[in-house]
Amino acid sequence: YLLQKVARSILKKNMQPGRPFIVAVEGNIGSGKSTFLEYFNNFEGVEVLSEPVESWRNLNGNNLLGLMYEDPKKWSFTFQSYVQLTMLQNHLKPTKASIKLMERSIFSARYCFVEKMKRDRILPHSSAAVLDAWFQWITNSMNINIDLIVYLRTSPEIVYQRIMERNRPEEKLVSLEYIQSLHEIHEDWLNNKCLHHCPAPVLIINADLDKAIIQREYQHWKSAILNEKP
Ligand code: TTP
Repeated sequence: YLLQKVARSILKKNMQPGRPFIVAVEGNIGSGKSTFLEYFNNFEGVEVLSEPVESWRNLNGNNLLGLMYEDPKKWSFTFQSYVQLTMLQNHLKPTKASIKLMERSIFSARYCFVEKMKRDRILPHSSAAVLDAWFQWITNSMNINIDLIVYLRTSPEIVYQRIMERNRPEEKLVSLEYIQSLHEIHEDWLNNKCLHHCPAPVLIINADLDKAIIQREYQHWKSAILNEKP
């Protein structure tokens, strides 16, 4: 079923000559999205668009990511507005490459993070409604197609351990409960119930595997990810 969907999406792509094959890599915080992108960055014809975390940490001297973790009720709206803008910029960035590999997408920002903040009432209805109005307008009127989602599926305990080890100062306040709940939200979106709209077929990779051996998994799925002809 997945292969059929991928084939259909390839077919669609082939009907629009010149358009790159667009892949978004998704997964919980610490699931290894950057490592995945580093690996595929080495192949010809691939352009990698990493997540603009650095600009979230320094927008004209303001660390929006840090502010959001320190005082979520006060800063989540500001932070998610900026995340949405930077995601849109990545979606719209033109490329000459035949494969565009994106770290996350405007969809996970909305369906995972904004969703979580809404559920926890960190974002009041009024603020969530404004983010949603932008999101609806963007997704309905702009060309932000994705051909494939790679879901790096992990266990919450494993990513929590990785987050603690990488020790990003802003993420000191992240709890295991938060990671567990983000995991369930990713699962609901990409694995189980398709709770939200899925913008592309989903390829699931076991990303609990250690860095040293996960390359074998990447290698295994390389032709699907890079849209190689059999
Ligand atoms: P991730 O987008 O999950 O990136 P990462 O650096 O953890 O990826 P990986 O380890 O898999 O390479 O999260 C970056 C930080 O931004 C994290 O603290 C969660 C936060 N974040 C939000 O709060 N809201 C959002 O909409 C997004 C996309 C991230």
